[in-house]
Amino acid sequence: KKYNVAIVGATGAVGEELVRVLEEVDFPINTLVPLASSKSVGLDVELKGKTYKVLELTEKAFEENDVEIAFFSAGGDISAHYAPYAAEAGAVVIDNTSHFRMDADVPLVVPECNPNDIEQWQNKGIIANPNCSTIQMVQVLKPLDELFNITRVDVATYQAVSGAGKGGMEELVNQMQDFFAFKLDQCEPKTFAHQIALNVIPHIDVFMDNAYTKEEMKMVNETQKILGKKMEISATCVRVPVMRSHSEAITIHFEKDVNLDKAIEALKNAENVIVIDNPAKKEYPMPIISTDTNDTYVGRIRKDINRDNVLHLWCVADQIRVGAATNAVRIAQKWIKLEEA
Ligand code: A2P
Ligand code: 11C
Repeated sequence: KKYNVAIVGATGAVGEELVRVLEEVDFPINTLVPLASSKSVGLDVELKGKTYKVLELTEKAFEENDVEIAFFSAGGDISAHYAPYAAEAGAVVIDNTSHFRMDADVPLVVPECNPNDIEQWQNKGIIANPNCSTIQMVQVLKPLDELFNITRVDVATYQAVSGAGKGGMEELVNQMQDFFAFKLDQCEPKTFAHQIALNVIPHIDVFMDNAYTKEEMKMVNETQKILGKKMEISATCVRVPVMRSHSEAITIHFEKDVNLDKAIEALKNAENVIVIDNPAKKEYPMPIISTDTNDTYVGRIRKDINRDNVLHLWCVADQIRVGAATNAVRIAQKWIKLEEA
């Protein structure tokens, strides 16, 4: 069977990547329905040799186009308003925004970790795709949790500007150009709170009452929901002047002592995870390695100097792919298997 697939936010950073990933995996598409704001109407989207025109997102767009699978990546407010119309029209919504993620009726899915939660999609017709920094982390935590039982996670992130969409990428490029024109001191930050070129900003999304940012609390709450356990987690999320791919330094505490060889073996066997860990040859994951790929890379895997039950590692993934488009497409593929079973 082939499906009518809508992409809400088709002209955005994640939307454009969704089109590429759908093409690469030869997704069974009957027709593509690219949706965006009125300013993008009529733009062309190419998929598998066919050209589709961008349509305006309206409440009726899903019903009118017989949409069966609707990917949403146009921001939380758009999902909040339009996803129920898509679900009402009979489509399964795969939502990339944070809007529905912590809703008890909505499954929050990383197919390598909790594929069976997809079965709850019918509650609201919506499956939520987690935050990018959460996805790559849980892919690495899950196999280690199964071995040694995680009790606590501390993570510091190094997040690329494309996490903030096209506007974030433009801001870094423009500021680098300003730097070479000796005009960087005149730059006016828009997407980010401060100059991002040649800087590092320990602030992603808004600050909450508990002094953590919303991005940091997403990593805490979403990880607990996906792994189905309330282990302790603390995150510090940082924006760095990298175009694409998020990096994370993760410290993991376990109930049991860690056997390093077994930990590395489990990560090597984990689905869509690649271990690059050869310090002698200066080999470890970096954004320039992961970018444009569908895998999560892990390296610098080492036991704590003081404690046998603590492991440190470094994890990098293309957050527009693994952290958004690829994960959403993998969810859709699992959903199809379930539907057609
Ligand atoms: P448009 O390009 O027409 O504004 P990014 O995350 O890269 O910033 O992209 C955001 C995506 O969300 C774009 O495709 C954008 O479409 C879409 N979008 C933003 N606001 C709206 C809206 N009010 N209605 C429909 N699509 C929207
Ligand atoms: C960033 N992680 O890097 C954010 C982008 O909840 O889906 C994704 C926000 C989200 O800025």
